[in-house]
Amino acid sequence: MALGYLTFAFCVTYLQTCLVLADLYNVALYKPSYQSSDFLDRNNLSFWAALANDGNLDYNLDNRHCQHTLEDQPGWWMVDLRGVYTVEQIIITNRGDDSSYLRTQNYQIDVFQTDPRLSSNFQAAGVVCYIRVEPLGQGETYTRNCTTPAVGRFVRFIRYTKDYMNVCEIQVMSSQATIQENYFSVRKNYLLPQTPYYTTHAGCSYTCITQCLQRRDNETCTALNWIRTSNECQMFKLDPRFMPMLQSDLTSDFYMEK
Ligand SMILES: [Ca+2]
Repeated sequence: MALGYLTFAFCVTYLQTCLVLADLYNVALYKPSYQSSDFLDRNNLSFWAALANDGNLDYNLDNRHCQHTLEDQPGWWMVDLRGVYTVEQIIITNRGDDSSYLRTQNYQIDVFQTDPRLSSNFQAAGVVCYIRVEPLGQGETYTRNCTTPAVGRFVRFIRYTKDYMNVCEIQVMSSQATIQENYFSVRKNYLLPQTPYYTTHAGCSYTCITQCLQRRDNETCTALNWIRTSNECQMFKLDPRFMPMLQSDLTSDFYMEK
């Protein structure tokens, strides 16, 4: 049940690239996320933070698409959007397989320009998107517009009472960006002349980028060549802090994580 766009999205070939339009776009999808602690299952597997922004709304914990903390006070989950966005709406999918859904109550969603973990008072509120007191329903996917749009890079879900935290997906919706702008800088008509760690085919650059992001569940795809003439999608694992040597190539575009 992967979910990329809220209302309206399409992909068209235009000047040999791919244009993606959406009214509201989930800018949290696959971004780095963190939480107050990691709960381990009986096999010592972690219900880590990334399970709450993996694009899968499955609300059964055993299927491993929900995050789970220890019994923290406060318990929190946070995503780094890797850029400043105007956050307009939050969509939360609650756990639905047992009474644990009642844990998702008395929480607050707030937005920060800088990482609140670096603050001397982590619990201080940022720009509040909204506050919810009553519990979400069992397996409910709840959509709520921010009281006023909140501008920032870090979006935090925090609950001040002591309890475990289980949320299956948190979507952070903004209207201002395309997927390319979210994740990658592009060098048009350039090619990275290295052997990719993985190659597949994609009809447009958008599809190639999406496939790169989807591989982040278990590996780090950070750069790619998209070859327009052959539709080859070549993926690389590079340190995004260092731009590699590229060569001019009129058939290819090179994308690298920001
Ligand atoms: Ca999920």
